[in-house]
Amino acid sequence: PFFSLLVRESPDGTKHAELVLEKALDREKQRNHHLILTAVDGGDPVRSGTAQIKINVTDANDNPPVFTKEIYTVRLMENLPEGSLAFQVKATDSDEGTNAEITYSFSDIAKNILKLFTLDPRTGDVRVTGPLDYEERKYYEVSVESKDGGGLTAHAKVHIDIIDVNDHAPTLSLLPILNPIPEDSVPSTVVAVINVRDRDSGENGEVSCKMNENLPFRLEMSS
Ligand SMILES: [Ca+2]
Ligand SMILES: [Ca+2]
Ligand SMILES: [Ca+2]
Ligand SMILES: [Ca+2]
Repeated sequence: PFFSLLVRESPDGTKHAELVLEKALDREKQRNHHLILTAVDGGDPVRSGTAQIKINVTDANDNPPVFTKEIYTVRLMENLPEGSLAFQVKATDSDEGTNAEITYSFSDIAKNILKLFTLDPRTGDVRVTGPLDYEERKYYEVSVESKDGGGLTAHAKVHIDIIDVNDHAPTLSLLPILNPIPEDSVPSTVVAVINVRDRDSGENGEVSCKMNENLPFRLEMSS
């Protein structure tokens, strides 16, 4: 269906045939075509000659890269060591040669995020290059671009959730209200306020307090 034969006749009676392209070729569907041209005379018996025509289709860069996902969702522990592989993005390109050679880059990314992650332009590997701190930031969104050798591009997003690790111990600060304490103080008098904080979240940040037993004091929770 891709080719037709146009037979032209010269004034001197010689004929020549032209092979004409009828519709658009697509190397990604069919990279070569094999035709057999037959010439038949008008004699009796009929005699014929044949020629084989092999047509190779060269590639045009008519396909942009395609990411394996439109949105990558990634969860990273906040204590992931620097240099660790965090995740990988991948795009494919159905052309061939340089038309299918993909390079990756971050697009439209803030400088402070760029310090935390590096993207290998060849492999799409993303490594951690700075400290991730859940207490500092719980979520990042970055855009990645893939570009083929002919300049066609595609974009995808990466949603990065940072997972809390119990990397903070509770801290205590004591604010004495009465010290020394008059011996005639009535029971239930507040003698000191103790602030307890833990920068982690969830169970990692839940603290309970206890004190030596057999003392004439008790701890009371106040928010
Ligand atoms: Ca391409
Ligand atoms: Ca192509
Ligand atoms: Ca903690
Ligand atoms: Ca933490």
